[in-house]
Amino acid sequence: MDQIIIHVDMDAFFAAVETRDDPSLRGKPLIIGSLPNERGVVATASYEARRYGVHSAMNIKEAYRLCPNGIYMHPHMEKYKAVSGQLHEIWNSYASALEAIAFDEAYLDVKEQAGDFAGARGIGHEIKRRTREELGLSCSVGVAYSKTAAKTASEEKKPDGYFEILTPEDYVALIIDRDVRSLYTVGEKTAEKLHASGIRTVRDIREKQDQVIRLLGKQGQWITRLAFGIDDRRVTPYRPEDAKSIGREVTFQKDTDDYEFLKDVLLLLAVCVDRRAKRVGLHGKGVALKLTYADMKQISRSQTVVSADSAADIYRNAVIMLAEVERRPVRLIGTGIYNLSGDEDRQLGFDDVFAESARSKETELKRLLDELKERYGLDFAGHLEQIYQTDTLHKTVEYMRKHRRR
Ligand code: TTP
Ligand code: MG
Repeated sequence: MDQIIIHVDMDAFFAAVETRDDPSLRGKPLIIGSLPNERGVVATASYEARRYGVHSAMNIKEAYRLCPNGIYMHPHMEKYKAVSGQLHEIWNSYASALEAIAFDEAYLDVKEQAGDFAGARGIGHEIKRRTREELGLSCSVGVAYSKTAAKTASEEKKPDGYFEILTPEDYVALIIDRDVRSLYTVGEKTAEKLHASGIRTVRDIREKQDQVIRLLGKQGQWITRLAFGIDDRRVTPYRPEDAKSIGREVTFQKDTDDYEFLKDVLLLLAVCVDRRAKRVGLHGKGVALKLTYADMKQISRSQTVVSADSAADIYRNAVIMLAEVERRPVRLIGTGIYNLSGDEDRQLGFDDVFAESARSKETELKRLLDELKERYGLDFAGHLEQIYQTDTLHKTVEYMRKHRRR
């Protein structure tokens, strides 16, 4: 076992920060998001408010109906971001690799510092103690042999929880009779497909592997492995704000839930990222995807890849990650590369091989751009020069949204 993973997730994060800073809110149903007289949704709710059935992403009017005596408040993102920085300082002191998933959530590889699971247990409790004493906040911690199991573990005893899942067998025993959704990374859409075929639980997946794979292809293989507790993904160091990355993003004038359109936007962003990387002579070893949902929840995903040396590579990997995220209206999308190294790091002596693969990636990009042309009636290949400019990129994206041929 070469990783020991901690997943840490703050409890009712935005609400907990507000309560900490204004103790008169303590013990009260607090709802952060839009105000009841506005259009919008709940970002998060204190556990007291959750008792009324209020939850993240719920329409604010619905929340108000359920909890008219709640305290409603707009989020203070700058404040949460600052707290997130302080959390990273604590987390970083125990991790040889840290992968941030959201402001309040991260995977830590603690194998080096912990040595074994007993050591990891100590670190887990230490993180909880320091978060409480230094920041006045509570979190839930999961210790496990894999990322999926660690995520499951941190959710198991929320709030202020601590839980361990040390072997694939323990993981399977815990979730075997739960819904397929409990296999983290199985999104809403995938779950619907599985349900429609009568596959409801993890046990069903294990018993109907062939069917799952026929239904979902490559993703089916991945899910089947998860159902047996197999997940050897690495904790991949990544922070969206990490300077050691090159990224581009767009904020839409209007939120969109058209994920086919989002894929097309990713292609343009990938082209921009690739050009910037080539200009500064850097190669990425990882590809990242970043989304802000309509309710301001931000997520980022990242993946170490064989090659991120072309727009086609970046695009392909970003699309794979996009397929895994929760499908809700999106206000911002971005992609980028990280783990950068310079041209000189490249293995020498394979010029022919590189030239050949570069040519095939050019062809792939041309094909992808041609498809865009068909969908939007815009000659992208002919106007790439302009798309790199932020202004034009935004205009192009808005144009695409209006002219998409469904
Ligand atoms: P979560 O960790 O999903 O939720 P939470 O920390 O509020 O509560 P829990 O104890 O269940 O972990 O998200 C972290 C923060 O991200 C949350 O405080 C507010 C924000 N957020 C949104 O803005 N919109 C959303 O839909 C979700 C789920 C979260
Ligand atoms: Mg949380």
